[in-house]
Amino acid sequence: MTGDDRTEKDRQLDAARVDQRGSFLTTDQGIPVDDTDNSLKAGERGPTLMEDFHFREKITHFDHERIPERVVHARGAGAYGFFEPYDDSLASLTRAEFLSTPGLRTPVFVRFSTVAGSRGSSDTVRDVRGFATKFYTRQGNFDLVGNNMPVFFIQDAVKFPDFVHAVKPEPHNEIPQASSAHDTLWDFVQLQPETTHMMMWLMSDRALPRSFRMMQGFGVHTFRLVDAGGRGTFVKFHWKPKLGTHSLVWDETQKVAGKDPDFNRRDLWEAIEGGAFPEYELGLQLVPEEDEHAFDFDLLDATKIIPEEQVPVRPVGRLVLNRNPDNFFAETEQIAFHLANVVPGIDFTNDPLLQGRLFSYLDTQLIRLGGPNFPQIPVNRPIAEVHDHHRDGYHQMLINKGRAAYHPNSLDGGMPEPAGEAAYTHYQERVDGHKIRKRSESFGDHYGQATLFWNSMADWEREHIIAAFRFELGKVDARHIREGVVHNLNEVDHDLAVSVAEGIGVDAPGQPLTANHGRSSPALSMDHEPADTVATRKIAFLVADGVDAAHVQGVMSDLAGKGAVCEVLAARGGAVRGAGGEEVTVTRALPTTASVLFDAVVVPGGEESVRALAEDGDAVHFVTEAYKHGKAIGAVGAGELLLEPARVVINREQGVVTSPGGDLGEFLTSFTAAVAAHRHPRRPTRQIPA
Ligand code: HDE
Repeated sequence: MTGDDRTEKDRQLDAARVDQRGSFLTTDQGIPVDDTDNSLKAGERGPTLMEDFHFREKITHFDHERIPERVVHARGAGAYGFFEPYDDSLASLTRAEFLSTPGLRTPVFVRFSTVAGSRGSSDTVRDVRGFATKFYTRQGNFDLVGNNMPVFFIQDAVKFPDFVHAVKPEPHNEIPQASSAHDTLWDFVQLQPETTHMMMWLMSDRALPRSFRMMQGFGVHTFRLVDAGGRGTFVKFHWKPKLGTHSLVWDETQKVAGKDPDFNRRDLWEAIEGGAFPEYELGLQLVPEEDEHAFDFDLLDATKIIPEEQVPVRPVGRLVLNRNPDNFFAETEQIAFHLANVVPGIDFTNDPLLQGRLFSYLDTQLIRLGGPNFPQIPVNRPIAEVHDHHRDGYHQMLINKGRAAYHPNSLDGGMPEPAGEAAYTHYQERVDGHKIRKRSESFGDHYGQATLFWNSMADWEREHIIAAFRFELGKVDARHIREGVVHNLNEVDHDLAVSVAEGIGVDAPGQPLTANHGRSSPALSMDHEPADTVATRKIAFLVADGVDAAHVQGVMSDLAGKGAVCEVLAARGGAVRGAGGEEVTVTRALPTTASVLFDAVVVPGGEESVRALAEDGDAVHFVTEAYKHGKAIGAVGAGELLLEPARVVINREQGVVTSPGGDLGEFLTSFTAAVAAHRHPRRPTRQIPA
């Protein structure tokens, strides 16, 4: 990003940026240092001296380098970018300018995260993903702290510590890391049926995103837009990725966790560095206040969606991520999101999960970032001006002039005083009620939307969900917990409960508890996702000496021209010899990579090359595994000879594209479509080892 692309936030950050290249070493007091390799000692073999201020400063700072990781969402990756509304059509519904000023580019920072694992855990675990956006608007910071699933595990924030304690590693041995497949989580789940809907999402492939760039985001709660006259409209926030919503498959994720634990983080970083800027569309579901009770669920219940077929998602703007942070700790780690950061025109509702979050985020930042001045950390500073009566505290960075840190005052001319028209005004909701600890009956149906989700899945999505339940519950030792979960699933769908029970050694329920209502919502399935681009898809070319260099060159240049990322893999790094004696550069040696790190594989022709690959277990396994994971496989000319030992069945409809005569034109059209389809999950691969 250069010149005019720089946002106001970017320019503000310049004041905090330090570039030490070309500089000599100093202490923190600016004293030049003569030696940082030997401490000051009394004699060459003598004790180190206390007066070695450089040594003490260096060690002391190091000793204090760590801050507490986030209690949830500890592992994340972030980027800067901008949000831009499409038009001014929301101006009649909200005072929020960033949503309704055409052409206004509001700077943002987005942090994606997993939830359960600690900072050093793997990216590709089965988990919810956080999708938190800080909009640095001219009216102040607005934080949309969402997830990649539209519902949540619990209805009331008071249950959050219970839920998180259950899902985190068990307290006696801190096992397992970043995994929900253990007794305590499922114990909580079976006893707390409100988790059922979210567990369906968590067991689906939504929990295994291929990329942060290919995942949806949701504000989850119902919020409120408020217009200039104080009129409210209920709103649900949706992010839709331009590249479509796509997932990995379970076996793949487990292998990626070892081969490249930074898979999603690296993907985000590399896409931005390569100029393929991730883009998402913001959509809103809007419900007039008078329709609050028009649904068969409660809008205040965060375990429910508003089906898109009932209230369509209205596209309102786009989010583009176009700059990686300069320093992970300073920016991605120190960014502090808070649900209560709202701007005029956006307000809360009485969702009891939302209300509890309003307390939690500020509270947690105080311990995590060490005091009340964390909003002054560069990444957290608004671009709007800040004037307040807050003073002092740890790490105060500002030098506030003047005498009157109070209101009202006469000494500083009464300033800063409350603003007039520009000020945030809370939505004037009339509230009338008794103080009671009670859940509304309108929150009572815990299964109906879990069934809706199940009914909406394609055949292969259902298979993956059943396999996920079997895997997770297969890791649960206590039989009564497994039985409890199956009992709850029988409320969702009888066939589902029976299939899960059969895989985990508990008795299948004899009868349905409740008849399946038969309703579905096509928008919930990933089977209908757009599959029209190969942009940023990673494609492996398997080669050995004797490869047909024209195949490599021809296919690669075509795919690269469409935005794909191509890599040439061979048994060893360096280069291989092409059939015509030319040199073909190798990007990576096979032993340093794996098929799970690619979206598709091409075997170019050249009989000598293909025969050598057929004798190389790494190469054969590469193709077999890619096939098993539903990836596009292309074989040009003699490349086809590798498919048999790899147990690949040639079938264009299932994404296995060959060109026996070596004709590239027609091959490229079919293969491009096969890659764009993301995965081919309907292949008969059960018997295939990988
Ligand atoms: Fe969070 N959540 N949460 N959460 N949450 C945190 O704040 C909390 C919930 C979400 O990248 C914490 O700074 C409570 C729903 C994201 O920095 C903490 C409840 C949704 C992130 C916290 C919820 C989220 C957090 C931990 C139940 C989706 C990462 C560190 C009432 C709509 C933000 C921190 C980042 C982080 C509390 C439920 C999303 C402890 C009490 C629902 C994306 O404050």
